[in-house]
Amino acid sequence: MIGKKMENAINDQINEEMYSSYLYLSMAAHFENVKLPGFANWMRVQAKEEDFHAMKFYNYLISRGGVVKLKAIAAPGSEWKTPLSAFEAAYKHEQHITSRIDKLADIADSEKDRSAANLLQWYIDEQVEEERNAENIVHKLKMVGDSKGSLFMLDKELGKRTFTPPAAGAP
Ligand code: OFO
Repeated sequence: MIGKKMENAINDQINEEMYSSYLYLSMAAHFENVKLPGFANWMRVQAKEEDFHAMKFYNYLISRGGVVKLKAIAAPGSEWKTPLSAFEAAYKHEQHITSRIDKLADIADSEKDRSAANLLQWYIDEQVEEERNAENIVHKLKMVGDSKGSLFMLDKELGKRTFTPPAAGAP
């Protein structure tokens, strides 16, 4: 049976993950509007990843006899000045999520909840990839600069991304 403190913190994190999905879906819509379908595809796939993150916490809470409490999801922005500013925002958001996961891991440690700590290790590892993916694209966009041709090529590359559920871990 999961403790109340851990249960509340995981419920908050489900909301954070759902917001992440909303944010990336909004970015996908924005990229569709500015006719960058490859960027939009990348963001759609990212939104699916976030759904997976949310559902992993959701399923975990249920498996530990916890109560899932879904909360209102805040509205994300809907426009970004440039592809670079959108990906810089995504990168910053991932850094925020990493700090949230670290706080959850601190709670698991202080509550001596080894099962939650084990689950959170999966998210800690996942965040390394999440930050790196966003940062890589920020880096590429900086190299692209004002070159429309290079932006077109990058759009093609990002259009190839497909969703594969992240490697399974506990639970
Ligand atoms: Fe992007 O890692 Fe979850 O939120």
